[in-house]
Amino acid sequence: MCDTCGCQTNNQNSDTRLIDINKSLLEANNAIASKNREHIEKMGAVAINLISSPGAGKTTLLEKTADMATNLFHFCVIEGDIETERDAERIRAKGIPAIQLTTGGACHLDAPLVHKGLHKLEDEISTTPFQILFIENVGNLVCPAAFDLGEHKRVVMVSVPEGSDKPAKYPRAFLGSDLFLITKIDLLDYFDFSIEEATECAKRINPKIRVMSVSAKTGQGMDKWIAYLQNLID
Ligand SMILES: Nc1nc2c(ncn2[C@@H]2O[C@H](COP(=O)(O)OP(=O)(O)OP(=O)(O)O)[C@@H](O)[C@H]2O)c(=O)[nH]1
Ligand SMILES: [Mg+2]
Repeated sequence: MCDTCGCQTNNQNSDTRLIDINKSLLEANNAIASKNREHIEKMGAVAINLISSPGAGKTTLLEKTADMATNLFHFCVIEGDIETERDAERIRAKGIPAIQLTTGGACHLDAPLVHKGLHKLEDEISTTPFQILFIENVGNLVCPAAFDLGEHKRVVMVSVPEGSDKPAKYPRAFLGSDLFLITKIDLLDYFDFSIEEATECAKRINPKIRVMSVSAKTGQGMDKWIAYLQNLID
């Protein structure tokens, strides 16, 4: 079981108290998430929570977004990882303000930690106004789906090497997401990934979810991603 969110509570008959703790933890999280949302709106920005398995391409997508968004909009990034400053350093190398949150073992970000990140962003980092705040969650398709961080939109990503069955196997991440981004499509020739199957699966879980496919390596599909972002801030 996950120490922090207690997400594996299948054996409900044997430990109902455990479920109560889980519920109150999520309620407390959600109250702070609402405050985070207000805070971000006061900053004049919309927040996007990026959720995927480890290595699906979240940071690479943000690096490519930085290359393409120069004259279109400003953005900042809150990076979430279990350990290291590596992803924030990659984003900063692109000239984008970024702070790193490390969870010290927890497999997801939560609203209190993001609240600290917002203050750090305001106090130490961001000098120019920005329109989008990306929150790159810890690589994990399970626990992050349970935690509202105060985002306005949630984007779930699955990369081609992971397989098109992922929406069916990790439905909760798709249920609350606005956009399903299929990444690394430059690898389609080498894997048995079906965009059609993945799309059908995701839409069965969440009929309103939008679906786009991109390669941050070749740039294919990135224009639609950038248009999606611009549309959010117009
Ligand atoms: N071929 C290909 N490789 C990619 C693409 N996007 C990312 N990668 C590679 O995938 C690996 C992981 O990319 P990251 O961007 O670090 O993935 P991440 O989701 O941020 O990983 P975590 O933060 O550890 O969860 C790197 O080696 C990238 O170069 C893509 O569009 N095509
Ligand atoms: Mg990353």
